[in-house]
Amino acid sequence: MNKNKIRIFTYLPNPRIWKSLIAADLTNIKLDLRADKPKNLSSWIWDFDARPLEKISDKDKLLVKGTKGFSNTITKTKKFLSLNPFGNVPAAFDSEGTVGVFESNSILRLVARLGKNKINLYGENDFIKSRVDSFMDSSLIFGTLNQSYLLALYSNKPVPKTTIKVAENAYRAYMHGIETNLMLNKSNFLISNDMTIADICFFGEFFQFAIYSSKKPKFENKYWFDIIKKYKKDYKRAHKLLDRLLKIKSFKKIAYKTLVKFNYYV
Ligand SMILES: N[C@@H](CCC(=O)N[C@@H](CS)C(=O)NCC(=O)O)C(=O)O
Repeated sequence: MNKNKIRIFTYLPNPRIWKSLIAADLTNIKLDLRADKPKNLSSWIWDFDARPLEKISDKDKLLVKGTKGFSNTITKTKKFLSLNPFGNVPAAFDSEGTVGVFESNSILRLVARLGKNKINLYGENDFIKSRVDSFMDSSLIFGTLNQSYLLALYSNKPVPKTTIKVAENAYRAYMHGIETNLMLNKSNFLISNDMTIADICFFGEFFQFAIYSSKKPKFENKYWFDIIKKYKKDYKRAHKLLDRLLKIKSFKKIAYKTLVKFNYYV
């Protein structure tokens, strides 16, 4: 395997990992993708050599109770946890299995770094790169704050009012920042008129929220509403940017079918 080849283990559909898939498509980086539907992933061995569960020697395996999105017990190997100590997916590795990279934004940065000779998606100097990072950090904050809500919508328990409120506030704070930036800087993309991984990250984190929050709660819930729909008119520029991004070939190739399936674009 090519020394720079990235192996990724994830569930799909997962707009968080779309970030890396889109960047890899733009920069011609080949990925070694190991993936399955979310509900099947707990029947996989979570390892550098991730694979559907079969026999695994006792010294290698650890049974770990899933905490974020996986309610059952997951088989994670020691190697997986040594490379990826927070134990989450998506997870990426170098081709030899000696370096683990976790957090979808860091995996995206890795793709951008490896592909920079084809297209520079990270900005031309350290200040710009750090501004790109600022947008990516804000996206991670949004993702972290809305995660309990998305997981609650898929759980077998009623979604608490406070969980909806936290997600609503996180969504408004994030989209307000994106909108303000586009309004005051009048650029086509978040950083300038050139697309960067800040835009790719925004696209992934927005659609993670959009597709997983498009599901109504399982139980009648008088507090629930469609957060994106309610505020759509307040963030016209941000939505225009998403539409502009989706018209780009690599974004369309990776995301369009799933977005149609989740009724986002009909
Ligand atoms: N901020 C992380 C989120 C990763 C995450 O929370 N993954 C969850 C699934 S949504 C997970 O792997 N949970 C494993 C477990 O519950 O043990 C990212 O962007 O990659």
